[in-house]
Amino acid sequence: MKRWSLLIFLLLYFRAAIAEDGYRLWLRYDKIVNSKLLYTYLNQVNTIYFPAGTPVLDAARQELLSGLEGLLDKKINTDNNASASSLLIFTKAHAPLNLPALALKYEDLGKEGFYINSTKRSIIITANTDTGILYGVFHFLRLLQTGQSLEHLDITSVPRIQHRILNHWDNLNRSVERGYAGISIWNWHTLPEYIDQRYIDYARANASIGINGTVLTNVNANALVLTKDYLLKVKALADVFRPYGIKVYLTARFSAPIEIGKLSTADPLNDTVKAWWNAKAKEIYQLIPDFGGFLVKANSEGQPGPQSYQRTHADGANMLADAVAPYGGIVMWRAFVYSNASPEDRFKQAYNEFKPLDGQFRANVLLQVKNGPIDFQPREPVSPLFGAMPKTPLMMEFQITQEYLGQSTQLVYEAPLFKEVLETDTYQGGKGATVARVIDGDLHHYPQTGIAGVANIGNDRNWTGHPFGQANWYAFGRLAWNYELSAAQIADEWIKQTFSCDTMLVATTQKIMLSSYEAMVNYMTPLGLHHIMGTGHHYGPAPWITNAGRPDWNPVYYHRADTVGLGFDRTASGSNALAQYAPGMQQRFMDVHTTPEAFLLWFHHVPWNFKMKSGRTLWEELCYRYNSGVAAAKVMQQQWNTLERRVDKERFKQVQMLLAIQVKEASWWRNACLLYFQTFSKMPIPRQYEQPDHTLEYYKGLHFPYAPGNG
Ligand code: GCV
Repeated sequence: MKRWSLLIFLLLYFRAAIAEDGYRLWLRYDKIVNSKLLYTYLNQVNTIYFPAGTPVLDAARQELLSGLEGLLDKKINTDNNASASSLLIFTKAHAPLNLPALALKYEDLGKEGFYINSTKRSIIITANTDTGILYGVFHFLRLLQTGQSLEHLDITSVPRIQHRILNHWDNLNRSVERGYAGISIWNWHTLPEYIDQRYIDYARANASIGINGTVLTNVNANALVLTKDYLLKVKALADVFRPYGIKVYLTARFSAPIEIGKLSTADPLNDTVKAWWNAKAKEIYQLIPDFGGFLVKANSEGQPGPQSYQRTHADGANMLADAVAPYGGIVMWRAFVYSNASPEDRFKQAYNEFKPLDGQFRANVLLQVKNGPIDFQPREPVSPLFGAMPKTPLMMEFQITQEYLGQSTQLVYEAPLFKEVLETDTYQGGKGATVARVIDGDLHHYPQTGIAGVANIGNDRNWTGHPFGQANWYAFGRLAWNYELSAAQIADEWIKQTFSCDTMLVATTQKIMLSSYEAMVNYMTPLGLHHIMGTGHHYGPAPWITNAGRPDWNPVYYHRADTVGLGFDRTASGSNALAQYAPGMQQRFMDVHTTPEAFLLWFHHVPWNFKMKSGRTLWEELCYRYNSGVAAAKVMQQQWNTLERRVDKERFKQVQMLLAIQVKEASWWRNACLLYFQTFSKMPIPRQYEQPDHTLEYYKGLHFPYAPGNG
């Protein structure tokens, strides 16, 4: 009998260990295997005092109980008697009587912050609001999952940025623009009646990292989502997300009054058009009282906008802002605006368009700016708009989905990229004006603050295609909450929760993750190269392209290779884009000899024989960087292979296969780019490096008609 039960136990144990399909993300709550830790936790977390009764508190309590049940493998009881409990969770308004005074000022916690405190007798999680409690509970579960001590806790945590939002580029037909993880998770066809468990798990995952808003639809918008039938579906999702503190937003197609309203114009100064949007907002808020507002891409890449009526972006944004203002809604107006009709360097166009409008937007408009001036390239200098619009709240737009960063075949951990951008000093008004201080409102006292991440989520079983894509979703949320966390710290947390706390596994995986960003920059676009990927699908290298739909979509527009050298002169002798930055920033990039090499070719056309800091010529350095990128990808592969016994079979194999693709793609980038640039430098690839295994013609001949994510 005993042997049978042991067998069953072993069978169940191994089944659980094997069936790791990634669906549970970082909320796995598997039993803690470190018996000492488990014993301590069991002693510390016993009976719980957690009066609930509101949807948010119920969601938090449910999460806590199921989390603890899994982690501690024990049913935990709740008790209405606070003094009999070892874990007490309550909002300020419902603090139990006879509680010893807490060393916190509730006013410091704001609407979303929480406080966790532990003494020998008990652990307390408290907040001003239900949402604060929800975040506190998730943080507490994170402490447990990452194996931290619960002794002497004294944690005050408050988000630095107010609106922390995912942007889904999901179309109503369920295709996802720049999505590499299957089709959209929003099943519009079965909504509103059918509530997929995924919607709830999506909300849990977001709440666990502090994301409090989601834009459901693509910025290349379809007006249909604003019709009654679809709004009912949106309402159903909003109802699911509300208990998790998440607001729903939609993209507003500027020409919607014509397309679904049957008006003859969408002119933002036309009274009938204004009335149409006002009525539309009213209709939405009747269904979804906490609707967040609109995100708009206007007059960019073929999208309609106010300029079609000779109006400004401010006119357009303000009309929508007025429509949602009575209900507390916001408008996020994108600054990703450029036109091939303009002869101006694309780098400069967004600044030229928006800077003069500073001060002209309504108080509930935020200008959503991509991190760099071009388009989510592997490494970009920061957009010159950051710090340049003191009277307009600027919010950050990062891209979590890896459109230009290896899509879902490559392991590229984006936290170092996000950190690099946030920590960049714009020098606006002097030293120390970091991008983070711009977007958190500290620098210009913005009334509202925000940060958005273009989601990498799809209906793939593991949500993100590449198992490590989950880390980028996680990192975005954690940094949106607190940008002072380090990339290493976030990786550590994510690995422990997603895989295990095994020391060797954590150390090795962290190394892989932390080296991946620089490796990718090196094998794709070293030294400040940018926008040299394949046309349309943006998969793989194609620096030779000269015939894209528009000149400013051609790689040759950006790298400017010729027999003299390589790179885009954006100093005063070139496009003078540098002049858009504050003097301190201009100083950084002005002189070819002192520009940080990581950005060199963004700002200078550099001769092939130019002496780099290493003593190599530019050409030799290019060869060196491309090769070191490939070498780093191979090291990542070797490091992962050492983890075979420490990772579940399923994910070990998946990542192993993907890393093999990554090494192949890295070599492809290196070979294709070096062969192409060699036609200008006319110099050999130094013999110490692996030589390309095909001709340039071969690489030029590769086509990928069905590469994913291309609309
Ligand atoms: C949603 C890039 C992408 C487009 C995307 C656009 C944007 O151009 O390739 O797919 O469109 O950025 O951010 O609006």
